[in-house]
Amino acid sequence: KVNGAAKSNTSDKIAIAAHPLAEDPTDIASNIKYHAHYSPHFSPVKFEPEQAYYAAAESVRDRLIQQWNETYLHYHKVDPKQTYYLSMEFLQGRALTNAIGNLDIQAAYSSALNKLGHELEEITEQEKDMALGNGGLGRLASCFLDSMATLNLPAWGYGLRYRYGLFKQRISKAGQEELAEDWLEKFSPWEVVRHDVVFPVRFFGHVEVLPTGSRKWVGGEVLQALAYDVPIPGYKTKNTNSLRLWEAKASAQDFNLFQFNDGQYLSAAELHARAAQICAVLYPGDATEEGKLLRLKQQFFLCSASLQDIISRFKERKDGTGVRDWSEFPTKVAVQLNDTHPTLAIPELMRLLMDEEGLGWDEAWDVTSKTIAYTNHTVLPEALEKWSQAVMSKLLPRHMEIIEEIDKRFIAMIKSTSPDLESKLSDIRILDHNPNKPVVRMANLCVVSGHTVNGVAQLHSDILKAELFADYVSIWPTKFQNKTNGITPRRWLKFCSPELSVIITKWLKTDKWVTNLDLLVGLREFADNPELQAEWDSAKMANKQRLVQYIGRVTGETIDPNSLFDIQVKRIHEYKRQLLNILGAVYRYKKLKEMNPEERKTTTPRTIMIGGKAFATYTNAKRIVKLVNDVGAVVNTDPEVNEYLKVVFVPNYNVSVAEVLIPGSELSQHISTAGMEASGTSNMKFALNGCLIIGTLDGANVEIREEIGEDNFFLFGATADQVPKLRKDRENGLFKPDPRFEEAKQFIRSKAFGNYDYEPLLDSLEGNSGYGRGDYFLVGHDFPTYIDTQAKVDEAYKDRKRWIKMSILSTAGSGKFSSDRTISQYAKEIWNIEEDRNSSSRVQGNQD
Ligand code: B1N
Repeated sequence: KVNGAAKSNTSDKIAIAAHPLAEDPTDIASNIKYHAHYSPHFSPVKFEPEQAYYAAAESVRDRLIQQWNETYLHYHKVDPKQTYYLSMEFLQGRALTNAIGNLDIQAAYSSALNKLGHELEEITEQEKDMALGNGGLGRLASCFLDSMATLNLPAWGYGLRYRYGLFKQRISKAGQEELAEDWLEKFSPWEVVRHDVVFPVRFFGHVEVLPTGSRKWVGGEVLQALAYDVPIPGYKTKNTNSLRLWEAKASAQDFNLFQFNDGQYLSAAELHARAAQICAVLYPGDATEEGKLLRLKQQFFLCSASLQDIISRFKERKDGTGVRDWSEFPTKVAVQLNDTHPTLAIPELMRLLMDEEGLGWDEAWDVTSKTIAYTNHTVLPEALEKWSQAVMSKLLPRHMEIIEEIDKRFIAMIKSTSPDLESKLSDIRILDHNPNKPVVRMANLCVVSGHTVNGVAQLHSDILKAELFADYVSIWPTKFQNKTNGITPRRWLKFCSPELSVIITKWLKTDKWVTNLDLLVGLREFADNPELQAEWDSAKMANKQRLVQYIGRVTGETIDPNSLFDIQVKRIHEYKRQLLNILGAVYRYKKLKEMNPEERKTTTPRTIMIGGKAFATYTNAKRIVKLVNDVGAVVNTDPEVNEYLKVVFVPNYNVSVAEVLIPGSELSQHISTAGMEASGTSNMKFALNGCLIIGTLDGANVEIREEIGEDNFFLFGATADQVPKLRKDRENGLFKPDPRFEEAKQFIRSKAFGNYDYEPLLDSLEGNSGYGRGDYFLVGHDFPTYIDTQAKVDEAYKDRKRWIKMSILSTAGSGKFSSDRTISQYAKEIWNIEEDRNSSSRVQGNQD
């Protein structure tokens, strides 16, 4: 670090000048100073890392704006078919490193910042994560945006601009605490407000029948959706797409000046307050009816604003007359629904086409069903959205009518074309008229209305066809597809592990792997090469050291960089089985305690790191967080075992924490009950970074193991097709627990880790059945093979050469899991959109 005096000395020599597209580091430094000076968000006396961050970010953003505008105008002229990815979540993480990397201006900005007395690494750490998502589904959307831009596809994301992102997790004595994450506390340099892009969005009201017989939704309350755009740069291409985030506003007319002057301040601005609720948080607690209603409002707000925007762009493009043949719409627009959360796009598109544009039902239906496609991300019954018909009728009366009509026509279609399915109708129709709680089944609405339905890994897509959507397959055999998930190799290898990237480029003699990840197989032939192994080892060690520093900083824990770094990071959920991991750690601890010092020396030292957020109202998940922390508190302060085992809970897991953890990992755990994890995507990130996997045959693990080879994957546990019988067997009292499983649970019950009441958690693993009991997730069944497989891991780690070879082979086999591959498949097989060749010819010089 440069001290304060040196900072001002060096920085004083740099002139303040605009140079918006400077290439020379001195000119870039001038431009950064220009931003600090002329867009002053801070008082002018300081130029600390925080100020430097904002100024550097604005400087990078200006370059993006240039190519962003060009991209927009280009597509406006060419009028290609464009994809719109509708998602309630985008987990973008930080933008600065990514933008600098994609623009390929890292060296110049690093040197410019040096001239100003700063280090790029330190500056990038100032940025708050844009955490508008909660886990894999949101991060997938963000990886997709990166690939769509990189592949020169005309494709935008649409989402909501939540005021607070996903909560910040703090660990206290009581366990997890949630705090509001204020990513907009100061401001975000990465968003541009579009004051000219505003659409009205109505709630409540009623349906009027006009003299013409057509129907119109009127009354209720009307909010305004205001667009905020985030630029999405592609890697080494000028193509720059948009993530458009909607903010809810009320207009000036809605401010009751009379009431305000009368001292009724709250009621004077009532609609403004209600507008602020819409985009306040990502997950309004939905235990109450108000919470449920708010979530439904958010979903509709996203769908309505996005579709109005899409339709207005469709009309505007071509010749600008606003008159177009609606049958052209599906040839210009593809809408992808990221799970069922934006399902209301279906009735909203129908409504806009019929009630606003005057189309008849058949014509509107033809356009809608050719435009919309649906991705399913889960088979967990509790995650399949069902909205109360009563709530829906009140909030969206016209949409409820349209849904009823879709349901009616679907039933008629079945009766006339597939009479054999009539007995199944009560399951496959959209409306569930269960007298206790009549609901709309959103997944059924998506399957009936969309032209394509896809799962996110082969196993998951097979399960969808064989189980969840089996009856629909006989009606529409070609509607169902698989699109195995992927991750962007830019953020998840090149930028987060520059050390490893340099080595890969050196041995492959090309850096083309960054956009053609299949080239990584070229590493296989060198996997035994001692020179590569030595370089690989030292890059991994550098990443481990970085992780050691990080853990020290956030937890105060000292961890040994020579121990095996074993990581499980993901949302805390019983099906993901963090409980299996921690029971394994408890068992390991107990065995270490029973050993004499000589025996202990023969073991493989491990640092087990677990991180992830528990949903605020998910009690068992919070108990798991507490247990991990309690086990850590005992193990880490026990001098007998300290050298051989540490258990660390990594607080506040998010995208930027992942960027430190994953490169430093050696073993990662993807141990969900088979058949329950749709895909998983962190498994791909770990494997890409040369981390070995211990895992079940679930989700994308199956394909990862196929690609990297079964010898390089630590497999254990029941398979998906065994799970139903194993559950049955338990119910029939046929399960015989392994003594080691009993021992681990007993150790916790003995209060070895404190007095907290773990009984409800342990009880969930006991019994044959019952709500929250009966070990639904089969922790007990898989425990013995898990422990045996962990012993194999320990043995493998002792053989350094073998371990490094397996690590190299993991990276070498990860090519398939690039989101570039996934997105190319969506583009060809679902969206029917093409790379814009013109856009790629606008590429900057250095793409070879
Ligand atoms: O989507 C990821 C997959 O890799 C994961 O396996 C899967 O669990 C995840 C309700 C979800 N499925 N469902 C959700 C998110 C928010 C919500 O309110 C469900 N997330 C997934 C990407 O395909």
